[in-house]
Amino acid sequence: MDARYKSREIERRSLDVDGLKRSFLEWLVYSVGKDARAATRRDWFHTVALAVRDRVVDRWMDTTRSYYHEDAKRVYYLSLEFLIGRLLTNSLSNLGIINECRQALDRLGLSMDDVADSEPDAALGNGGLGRLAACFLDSMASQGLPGYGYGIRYEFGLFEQRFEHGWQVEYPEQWLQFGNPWEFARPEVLYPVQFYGRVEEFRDSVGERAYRWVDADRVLAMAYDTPVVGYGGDTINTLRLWSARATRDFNFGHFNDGAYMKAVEQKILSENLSRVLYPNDATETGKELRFKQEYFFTSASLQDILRRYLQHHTSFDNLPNKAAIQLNDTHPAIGIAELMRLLVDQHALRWDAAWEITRATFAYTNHTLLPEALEAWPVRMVERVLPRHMQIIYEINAKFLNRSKARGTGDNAKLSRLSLIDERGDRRVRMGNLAFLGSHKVNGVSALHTDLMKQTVFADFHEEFPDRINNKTNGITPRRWLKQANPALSELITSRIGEGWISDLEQIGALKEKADDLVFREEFRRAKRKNKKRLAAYIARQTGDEVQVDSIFDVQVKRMHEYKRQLLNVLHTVALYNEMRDNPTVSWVPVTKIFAGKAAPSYHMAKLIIKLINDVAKVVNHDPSVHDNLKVVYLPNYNVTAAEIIIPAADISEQISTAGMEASGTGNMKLALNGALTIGTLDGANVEIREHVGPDNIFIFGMTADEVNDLRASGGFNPREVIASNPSLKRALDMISTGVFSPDDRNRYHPILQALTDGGDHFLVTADFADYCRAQDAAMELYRDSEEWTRKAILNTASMGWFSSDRTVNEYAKEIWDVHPVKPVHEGEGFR
Ligand code: F55
Repeated sequence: MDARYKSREIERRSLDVDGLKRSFLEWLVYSVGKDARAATRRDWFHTVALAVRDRVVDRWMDTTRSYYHEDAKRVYYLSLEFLIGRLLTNSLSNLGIINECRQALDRLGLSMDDVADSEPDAALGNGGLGRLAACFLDSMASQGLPGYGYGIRYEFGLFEQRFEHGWQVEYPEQWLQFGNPWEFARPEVLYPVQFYGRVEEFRDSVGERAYRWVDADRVLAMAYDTPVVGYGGDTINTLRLWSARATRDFNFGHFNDGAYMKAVEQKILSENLSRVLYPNDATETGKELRFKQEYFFTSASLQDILRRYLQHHTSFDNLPNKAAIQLNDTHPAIGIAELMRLLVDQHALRWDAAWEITRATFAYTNHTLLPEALEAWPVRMVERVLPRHMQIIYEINAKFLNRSKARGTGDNAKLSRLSLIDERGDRRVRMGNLAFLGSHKVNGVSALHTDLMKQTVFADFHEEFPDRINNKTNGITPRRWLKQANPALSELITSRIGEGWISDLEQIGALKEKADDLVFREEFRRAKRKNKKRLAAYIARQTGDEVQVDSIFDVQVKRMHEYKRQLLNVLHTVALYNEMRDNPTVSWVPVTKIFAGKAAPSYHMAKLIIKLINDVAKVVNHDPSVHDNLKVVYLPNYNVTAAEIIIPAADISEQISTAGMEASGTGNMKLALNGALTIGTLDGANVEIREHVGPDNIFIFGMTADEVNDLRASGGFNPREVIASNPSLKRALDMISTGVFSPDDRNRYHPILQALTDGGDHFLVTADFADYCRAQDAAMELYRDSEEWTRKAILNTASMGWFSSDRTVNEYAKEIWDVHPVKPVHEGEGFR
């Protein structure tokens, strides 16, 4: 090879400061097309990202090649959402070259933080479900597991939230506007996906009944690959996202002008499939485009998976030994019917063989028990959009129900509950039932949630298939949520116990013995204080609010939903405000209530609660009689990037959902890991967090899931009685209903008052109020004793090792997927 090329090749891989700096200048000039004087911060971000990408590519190809050569069993994580956030610091940190990069930029007179801040936040998800998928990608790569993410490359991610007069307003989130330096377009990886049309029956070569799907519309799915850098940079996995492309076959000879333009318009419209992420985090709204998105990416992913499998195999018998497909909720569950179609119609397998292969290949994760979130598509729509799939679903259903009857499930009510079709009202396909039946394993995301699945939504299925449901308590990646987001605490931890915790979070348990060490406590407090200053500056920039670093940072950050009970928190805020005004001579512990989170654009109640928080903030923050002892802040546009600043600065973590309604929660884990004390109900993974941190180091309040269940079964309660008997609650509600916070529109909050009274208070806000205030008081009291507080905070951080998503992913790998780590062979090793 020509020596000049050779040296350039070495340069591209060089990981030292000089090499990085030379690469940056080369990329800036030759690819971004700017010189150093003209370059903007964004230019520098693109420059640095492209140079970092160079350091990834060889190892990425080595990883992919190793999987191929070993014909390793792969796991395919199918998810309509991947809430990735920014990648620059993440990639540098996992490659171990963050300091080198910082120095190289220093030498160019640039600040690494400014460059990193120019990266848009990839928000291809709504909340917990999408972020879990992103944490799993990091953990699979960090464990050396052959894992692929499959999803949609939305042109518009989750909307940008702004406040106008305190109301949420949505703006399009154009993350791709200036290009995406991390992705590789793969125009040659292109699969057809069909919609509509009809089904023809015919006789196959051996005279058996067979079906073909004809006269369908076609869209193409084009792949974009993003490398997923594992910790240490050894394994680099792939996230493959599909983008919709119109086909060019017009299929109908010649036509007049009008027909031609119409045909072209249709083609253009087909690209809307990957245009925008649906912004609902709970309700399935029944939109045809959403259903088509689900099928679009699922079909493309399955075609890709089968193509990869067929490179090594001629029969499908071994598919379950070579591919595990995990369904992230029911959103990709149509994949069960699609795999059946591909195997039976396209590859001529017998039904029973295809079904056995399908079931052995798929597994399904449930993320919610809320009835309004369980997907059920109208039969009339499914048969129009995917006629062959509707037939296949009927066939699966008929065989299943017949077998159940034959096995003695005589009870018709039970059979109709087990059916894939909900026959009540307009007939609907129950995607949860399809996912359950078509999977060999079905899991919940916390111990409590998994138990409740067995007792409620899947009780009948659990009776039929007692070994199918299992628990996989969620986790979070310590790389992003401690190492990157909280460098102050990370460096302190590493200085005492070494850096093993980064890839083996259980090692953080070694900090437990430091909880009694006064010097360590002081340093722990110093790290928290540094993070609080960083957040205070961010708050000032975002909202103009001034907050006191010495106040308790009481944080509730998550999607807005009635079941998450931000309302309970606001009511406590108003009660605390009243107490402070009533008792001005008491030396109050100053409190800053910090909220952030988006509401689904059509969720009026959630948007009204946002407005209430902003209205309360306006009154409280400008009332001199509370002497700055209480501030209320609502940070706009909560996303992964904002979370990385907010979470490390929290003293209190609010995890206050109505018991039984939050499947797991993962923000609860991030906050506790960063040394916040939880105020929470016994819901989701809070139960397991209490077991790990110990009941003395968490503030638990409120009704349990069983108590909630019993209360509902016994016909509910009378919230008016509860309100009448609690003067502080009554006063807070009266203030809201009489317009103290909305003098410009005194009736504004009537829907909220209505829901809490005549509405029966479905989420038990009033029922849990008194005990919540007790927990809040206990926390405020403890905060006065800064040594005790710090001791408990340290014990929280030190006890969260089990909640690493590395643990979660390893459990999936062993108990569901049967996949094993592969050690990549790095051919370019000599260059390191
Ligand atoms: C998105 C779209 C639809 Cl149609 C339905 C739900 C969602 C969604 O975003 N769900 C979601 O985030 N669920 C959450 O999943 C987390 C990860 O398992 C859990 O921790 C959390 O409890 C659950 O609400």
